[in-house]
Amino acid sequence: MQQSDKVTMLKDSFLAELEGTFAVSLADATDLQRYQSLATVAKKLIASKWRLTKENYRDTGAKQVYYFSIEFLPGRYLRANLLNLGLLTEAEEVMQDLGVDFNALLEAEVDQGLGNGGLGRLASDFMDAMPSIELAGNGNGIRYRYGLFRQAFVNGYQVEYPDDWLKNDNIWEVRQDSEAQVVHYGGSVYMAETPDGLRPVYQGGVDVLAVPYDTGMSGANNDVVNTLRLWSAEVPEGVQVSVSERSVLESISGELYPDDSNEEGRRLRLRQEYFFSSAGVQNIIKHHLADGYSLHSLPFQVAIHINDTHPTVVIPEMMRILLDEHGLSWEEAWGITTRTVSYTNHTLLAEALERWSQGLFQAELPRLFQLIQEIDRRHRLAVASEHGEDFAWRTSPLQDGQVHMARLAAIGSHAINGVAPLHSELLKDKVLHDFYTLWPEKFSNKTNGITHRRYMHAANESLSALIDTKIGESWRSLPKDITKLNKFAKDEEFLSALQDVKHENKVRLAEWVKRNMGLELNTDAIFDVQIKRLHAYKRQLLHLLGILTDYLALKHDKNAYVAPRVHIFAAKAAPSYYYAKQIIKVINEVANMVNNDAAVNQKMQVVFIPNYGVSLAELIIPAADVSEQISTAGKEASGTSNMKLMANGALQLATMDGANIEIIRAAGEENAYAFGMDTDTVYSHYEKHDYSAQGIYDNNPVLHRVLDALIDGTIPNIEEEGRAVFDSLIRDNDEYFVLGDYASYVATQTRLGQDYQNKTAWTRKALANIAASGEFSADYTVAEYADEIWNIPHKALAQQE
Ligand code: 26Y
Repeated sequence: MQQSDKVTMLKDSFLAELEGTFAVSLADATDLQRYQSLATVAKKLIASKWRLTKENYRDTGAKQVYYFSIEFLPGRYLRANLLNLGLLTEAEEVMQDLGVDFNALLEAEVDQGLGNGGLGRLASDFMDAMPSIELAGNGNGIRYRYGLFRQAFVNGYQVEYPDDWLKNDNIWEVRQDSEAQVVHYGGSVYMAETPDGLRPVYQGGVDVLAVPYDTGMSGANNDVVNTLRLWSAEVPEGVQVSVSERSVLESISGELYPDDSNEEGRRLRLRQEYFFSSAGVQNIIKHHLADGYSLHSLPFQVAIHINDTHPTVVIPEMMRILLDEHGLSWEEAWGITTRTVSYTNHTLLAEALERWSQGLFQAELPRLFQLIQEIDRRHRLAVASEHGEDFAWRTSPLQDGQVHMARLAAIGSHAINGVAPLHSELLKDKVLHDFYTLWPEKFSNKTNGITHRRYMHAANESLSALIDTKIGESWRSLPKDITKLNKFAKDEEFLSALQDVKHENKVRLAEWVKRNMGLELNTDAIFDVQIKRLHAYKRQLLHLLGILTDYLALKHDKNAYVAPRVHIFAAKAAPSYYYAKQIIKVINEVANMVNNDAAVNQKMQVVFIPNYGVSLAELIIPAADVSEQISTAGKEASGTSNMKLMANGALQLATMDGANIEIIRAAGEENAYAFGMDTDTVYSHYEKHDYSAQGIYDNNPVLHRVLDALIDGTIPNIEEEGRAVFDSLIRDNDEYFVLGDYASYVATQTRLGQDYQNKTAWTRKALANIAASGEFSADYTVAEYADEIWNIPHKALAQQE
């Protein structure tokens, strides 16, 4: 279709939808009605491709992957869908013609926040990448009634409000009653002789109905639309339950757990894990058989990928179905299961490794527990003779009254991967070392990736358009083609155009901050950004100590050298993570102090933007000059905001951790600011117990003064929180080596600030980052999964010369 035809088509269908659905004229329509009408037009365009894709997969018997994830974090869909349909600029034109505020229309869409952070957003980036590279891949998860809490600050403290994201219609989803599955919990189970042989007999327990809601995942500029299937818990028809029993059952999909660091081992969470795992596996096997295939061919038609250990119960659940419902032998069932399932690990933090009490597990999932006992027994038997009792014990799924999910996942899958090279090495050397000695061939690395379409093409249209003028558009579908930009590193005119785009984006963010927070930002200053969940190991605190260092320097001497900076934080803390919430309070109070002090606020400002999520990321990232990726080395599995920020021309201020290392290598060391201890040093301190925070405090007078500011009244209103932070650093010896990296961080910030003064040289570094970002496209990441783990074909992604 011609551009002009597309515009006409879009305009006509939009206006027809508005009148047909809401019986209003354009002039009288609300932003929400305008959004819903345009979204409906997009949905209909997607729907026809979706039907054809589903029929095509069924008719050709194409192998499909099902990405099981307890979190998906889609954000808003409309802009991304218009982009993928090749209609984004056309929609802008239509709205301009009609005098409609397109941004207001887009912002009327709710931001779907069914995830906590990196892991959930990665799953959604994969949902965008898979159809875009013509890969048959679907998502399987939970349709939480309430997503991640909405964050607000009251007196600088985080308060949490429920995220009632379904209060307006969700245009994108389709309820599929005919696909519902029953999921069984509790009761007891014993084995009895039946005409089919020895089979389990269930007594008592409850049934929950899992009802799927499907959303079409559109590919970029093609006809592929895959399925994201999210399950909702209901009471099965005909079952009589009291009102309170009903709410207990429905609570299984009631809300997302807002903790991504501390495994709490809560009963409801285990129910959630089983809920979408069981419903998903049952549904997959049902269709496999209905399509006329044998169970033995399952690994040839289906790959099931588990996103961290949360869906590990897929493994015993599949065994249950194959053994109990279809009478396969253990060996047959185990072969099918392990050849179907693969597993990604996302964390090195011991406290985030899932373990369940055996008592709780057995009470909730008695049959699965029996099967895990048998997996455990066979595992011990298989490894004990060669590797010894101690090894068998260390690697067993059942140990010390707990079910160890990472062990079960490692044993029951054919592939295990980490999410950045360093992380994958640490898995092999430490966290999963025993399993690596057993099965080295199972292990690999799959470095995370991001979708440039959302974070660049859609969120930073001016940058993308500018790039098009220089290297054409091939990079939009072949992201590594963006390296062609390197040719323009000396093109001053281009560099200055890049600077203009960055400035525009800073102004756009500043307008938002002014409107929503009443603060006027200096858009000529360095926008120094740290956006991610709040965690001690991510070290927002180190950034804060740097801010206090500048503040005290300026208070002491208003002419002290400090390059003007706007420090931008955005982060949610898990509601039960008390220390993280104390850090939020301290940052907010420092922000208050700094922003209201005329002696310093020409040179520094601090803004903590509340309620971080996908949509705010899309606003903040294009405006960033500096990307703070400052976790303790060896703690951040990969990171993904680091990739989004580099793609938008932010320079990394980073420790040698996770994918930071790859980003620095790709962009060139001279185009990033690396600092701090490396992983070996960190591990060595942990092993030798030779780290002394007190010693560092005593020997660095500047740092001494900064830390004292936390407890001596310099910063108003943080008596308790300042003391808590101080104590964690000094009394508790600073678990994450904030003080150990302080001097190096401050020196690097100073150098960075000096470098920023040469705008051309700085922008050349930004350009190097943008040009190196292609390899971090999720398109390549999922292609690697498809080639090396799932064994599923996809479109070639060869670079053009
Ligand atoms: C079990 C429960 C407490 C739990 C819930 C959520 C544990 C972990 C999580 C989520 C973890 C997560 O988001 N991990 C991040 O995954 C990203 C994608 O791979 C990585 O880039 C990032 O380094 C890692 O922290």
